[in-house]
Amino acid sequence: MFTCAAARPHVNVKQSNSFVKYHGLGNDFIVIDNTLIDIPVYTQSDAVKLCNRNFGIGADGVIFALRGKNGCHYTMRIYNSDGSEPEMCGNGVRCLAKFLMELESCSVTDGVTIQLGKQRDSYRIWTNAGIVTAVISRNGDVLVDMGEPIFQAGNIPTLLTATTTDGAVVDTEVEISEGVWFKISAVGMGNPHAVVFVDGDLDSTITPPFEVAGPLVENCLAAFPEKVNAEFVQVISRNHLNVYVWERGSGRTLACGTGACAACVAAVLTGRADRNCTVSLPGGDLKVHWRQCDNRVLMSGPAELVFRGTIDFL
Ligand code: ZDP
Repeated sequence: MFTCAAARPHVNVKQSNSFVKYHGLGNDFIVIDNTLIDIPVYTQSDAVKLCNRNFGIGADGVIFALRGKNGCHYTMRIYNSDGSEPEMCGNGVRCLAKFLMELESCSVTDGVTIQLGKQRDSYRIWTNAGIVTAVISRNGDVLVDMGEPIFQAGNIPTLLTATTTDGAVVDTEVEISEGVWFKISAVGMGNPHAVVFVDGDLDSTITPPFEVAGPLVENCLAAFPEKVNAEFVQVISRNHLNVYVWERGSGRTLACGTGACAACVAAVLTGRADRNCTVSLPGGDLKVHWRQCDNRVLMSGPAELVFRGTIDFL
C-alpha cells in the first residue's frame, strides 16, 4: 500500500515539526523537508539533541532537503550527531533520494495527502562537496555517482607527506598517538578518509581495539586538521572488502557510503583489489565501482524508510 513519507507542510516546515527517518544499512538519518527556506530549520545544537538515542529520536545525522542550486534539483545539508557539518555523505544521499521521490509524489491539500504519481527517479543533488547524482533502481536500491576521488594531500585535507609523485598519501606509517602506529592511505570522497589495511579478522587484529583506535585516528589533528573518518579494512578477496568505520562526528556506525568508496579506492591504489568491490560493513553490503574510463566512483545499496513522526521536544 502506498504511504507518503513526507507529508509536505504548507506554511512553515519547522512549525509542522514533521520528520522522517531513513537508514542505509543501519547508518540512520533524520530527514527534514527544508524546501521552503534556504537555511536548515534546525541548528547544529538541535541536531545533537535530535540524534541522541536516549533523549531524542536517535540517528547518526540530520539531513536537510533544501531547494536546488547550481543547476541541481535539490541541495543536501547534513549535520553529524555531534552537530558538526560534513561536506558529503554517501549513505545520506541514497536516503535523501528515496525521500525526494516520496516528497515529489505527494501533495497535502487541507490535511489530506494525495498521490501525484511518480515524477522522477534520478536526482542531481548539490552538496558542500559539489554535485552528486542518485538514481533509484527498480528494486529500490540507489546508485550514486560520487564523483572523482581526491588524492592531493592539501585537498583532502591531510598534513601527511605525499608518498607518490602525484601527491598522494599511500600506506604511510603514522604515529597517531604515542606508541600507536598505523599505515594510512588518505582519500577524499568530498569528506576526508584515513584507510588502514589490517592483516586478519577485524575484531581480533586491530590494535589497539577498534573502539580505541577509531577515535585516535579521527582526532589526530596533526595529520588531519579537519579530523577524519577512519576505515579499518580486511581484504577478503580482490573483489570483497570487510570494513569497520569510525565516523568523524558520529563515532562507530554500521555503514558509511563515502567510507566504503574510500576503502575500495585505497585498495585499488595499493594493488590489493580490483575496481569492482563488494564492501561488507556491519550493517550489510554496498557495491562500489571505481570506473576506469572517467575516474568516477559509483556506489549502490539500499535506503529504507523506517518511520515518520513529529518533533515535540525542542
Ligand atoms: O565526514 C563526516 O564527518 C562523516 N561523518 C559524514 C557522514 C558520512 C556518511 N556516513 C556516509 O555514508 O558517507 C553519512
